[in-house]
Amino acid sequence: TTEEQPSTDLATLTREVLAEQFRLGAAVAGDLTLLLNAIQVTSKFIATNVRKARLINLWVMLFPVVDNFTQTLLKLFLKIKSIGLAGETNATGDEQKKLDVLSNDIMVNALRSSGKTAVLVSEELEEAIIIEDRLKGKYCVVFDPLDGSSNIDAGVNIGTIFGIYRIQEGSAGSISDVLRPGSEMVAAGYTMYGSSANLVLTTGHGVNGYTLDNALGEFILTHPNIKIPPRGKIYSFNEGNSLYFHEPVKRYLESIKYPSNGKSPYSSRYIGSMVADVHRTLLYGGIFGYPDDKKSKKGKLRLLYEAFPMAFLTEQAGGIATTGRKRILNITPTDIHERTAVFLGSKEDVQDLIKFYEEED
Ligand code: AHM
Ligand code: MG
Repeated sequence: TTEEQPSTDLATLTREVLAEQFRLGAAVAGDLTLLLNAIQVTSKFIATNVRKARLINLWVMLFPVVDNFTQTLLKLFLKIKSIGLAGETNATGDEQKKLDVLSNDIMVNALRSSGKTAVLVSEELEEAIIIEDRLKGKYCVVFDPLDGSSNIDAGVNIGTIFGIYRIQEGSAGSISDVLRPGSEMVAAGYTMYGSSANLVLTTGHGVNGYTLDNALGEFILTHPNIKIPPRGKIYSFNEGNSLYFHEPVKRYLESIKYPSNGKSPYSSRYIGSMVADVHRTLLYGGIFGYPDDKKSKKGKLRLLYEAFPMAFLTEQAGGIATTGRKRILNITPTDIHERTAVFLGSKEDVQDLIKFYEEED
């Protein structure tokens, strides 16, 4: 028969990371692997709950008239009683935990108990968490547990973004271990929750993409060695902010929409979910941008757990990530929740944009 045999040689994320560490002759190959395992578990948990929340939304949309009692039964049946849709209140009138808060909690717990972390920074938490001595390890993880969460109810892709530093020599773990340039990160990645869950990771030796096999509960290598095409055909900006954009950005956008030399104009794609917009940019090429402008003086995206990880991945895939004036990974943060302008993607496209900034200066 022509029936395909199942593979007996599974390239799981854990196996690939371990293999890479051994190749590099790392003394403690297991450490980063264990840490990434905690991130994988979190991703699986969030993926499951995003799916459940969507299912419930679908039901409520199909049967908008179902009474509260039926909705409660439905949730009990789907075991998402404690998840809650965005902004929903439970029976006693308390606001239930939203999925982003829940995702944050599960991530903090998994990372803390891995015994491999010293400092955690989350978009959801005002302050950094310094891990108690008993569980202290050598890594610091900065993350946005559920980015683009305003998109959940519409079923649009959302994701978890993370970056990992090793604590500095002699440090017991403090905020200064994460207020360092992105170029000092040892690993970074994201998980995108869409029709499937995709985890894209770099440990500084290229970029690999994994897809969650739901039956196995494992992330399997499906996109080895991702490279951004040197030039793309897509631009991805929130052009609704054009009124506030600075001149270099306006001129650049004009140049790709009304090209002179007989070239075709670029296509526009903007999801409004950074993970999804960057994922497409990594695979298809082109440019993603969230500029600083007259209204958002420092831009919108966060340096530590949005811009740095995506910049690291982009460079590792052969692209460029810049603020327009400088390399993102060279910035030294002064605040854990600091914002920055972001432009990233295909080398030639981002270079074109940089030229407009150079002309301005
Ligand atoms: P969030 O952290 O509040 O979810 O905001 C971050 C998101 C990014 O995923 C996305 O790139 C950007 O905000 C979209 O912003 P806008 O709606 O202003 O275009
Ligand atoms: Mg965010």
